[in-house]
Amino acid sequence: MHDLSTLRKAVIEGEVAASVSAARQALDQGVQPLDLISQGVSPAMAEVGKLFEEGEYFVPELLMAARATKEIFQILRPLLAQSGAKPMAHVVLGTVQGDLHDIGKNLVAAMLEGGGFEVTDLGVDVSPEEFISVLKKKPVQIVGLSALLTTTLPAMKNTIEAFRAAGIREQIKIMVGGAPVTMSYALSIGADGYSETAAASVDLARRLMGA
Ligand code: B1M
Repeated sequence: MHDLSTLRKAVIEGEVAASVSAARQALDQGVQPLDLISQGVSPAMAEVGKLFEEGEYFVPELLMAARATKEIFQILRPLLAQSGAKPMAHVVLGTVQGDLHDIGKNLVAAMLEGGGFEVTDLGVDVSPEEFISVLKKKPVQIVGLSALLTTTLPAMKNTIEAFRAAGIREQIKIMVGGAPVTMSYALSIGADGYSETAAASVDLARRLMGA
C-alpha cells in the first residue's frame, strides 16, 4: 500500500495544491479511490477536528483543510462513478436544518458513490420540506441525515416526523450519523440505522437494501 502520510499531512496543513498533487500521485501509483478516502482524507480530517478541539487550530485552518478535501473529491468523483454497474440504490443525503457542517457528510457521499450507490447530495441546512420535495419527485430508497451539533439533533427527529406526516416514511430506509449521534438516539427517533463512520455507512446502506 502506497504511504498516504504525505497526503494526510498536506490536508491537515490545509495545503490545497500539495493535497491535490499527493492525491494524484497516490492514484497514479495504484491506490484505489476508496482507500484514498478511508486511509488518507478521513483520518486527516479527524486529526483536524482534534487539533481544533485542543485549541491548536482555529476556523481559518479548518476551512483550508475542508477546501483541500473538496479539491481532492473533484478528482475522485469521476473515478468513483466509473464502475458502470447499475447503482444498488438511490440515496438522498443532507445535513439537517440549521447545521452547516458538511465534511463528514461529503465523505459519506464519496464512500457511498464508490460503494455502488447513486447519491443525490442536498448539501447543508436542508429543511424537511426540501427532503420531501425531492423524495416526491424521484424514486429514492435511502435517506441519509447528518448532524454535527447537539442543537441540531432535534432537526433530525423533526425530519423523520415530517416524512411520517407526509406519508412517505414507509417508502424509504433512513440512516443517520454525525459526531453527536448514537445508536440509541437513532433508534429513539425511528431511524432504520446508524453508522459511526463514513466507511461503515456503505455496509449499513447495503444491509438496509437487504444485500
Ligand atoms: Co463546528 N462544531 N461549529 N464548525 N466543528 C463542532 C461540531 C464542535 C464539536 C466543536 C467544538 O466546539 N468542540 C461544536 C459542536 C458542539 C456541540 O454541539 N456539542 C461546533 C460548534 C459549536 C460550531 C459553531 C456553533 C461555532 C460557532 O459559530 N460558535 C458553528 C455552527 C455552524 C452551524 O452549523 N450552524 C460551527 C462552525 C464550524 C465551521 C463552519 C467553522 C466548520 C465546518 C466546515 C464544514 O463542515 N464545511 C466546523 C468544524 C470543521 C468543526 C469540527 C472542528 C470538525 C468537524 C469535522 O469536519 N470533523 C468539529 C469538532 C470535531 O468534530 N472534532 C466542530 C471531521 C469529519 C470527518 O468528521 O463530521 O464527525 P464528522 O463525520 C464523521 C462521522 O461523524 C460520520 O462520518 C464521518 C467520517 O467518518 N458521519 C456520518 C457524519 N455524518 C454522517 C452521516 C451518516 C453516517 C456517518 O449517515 C447518513
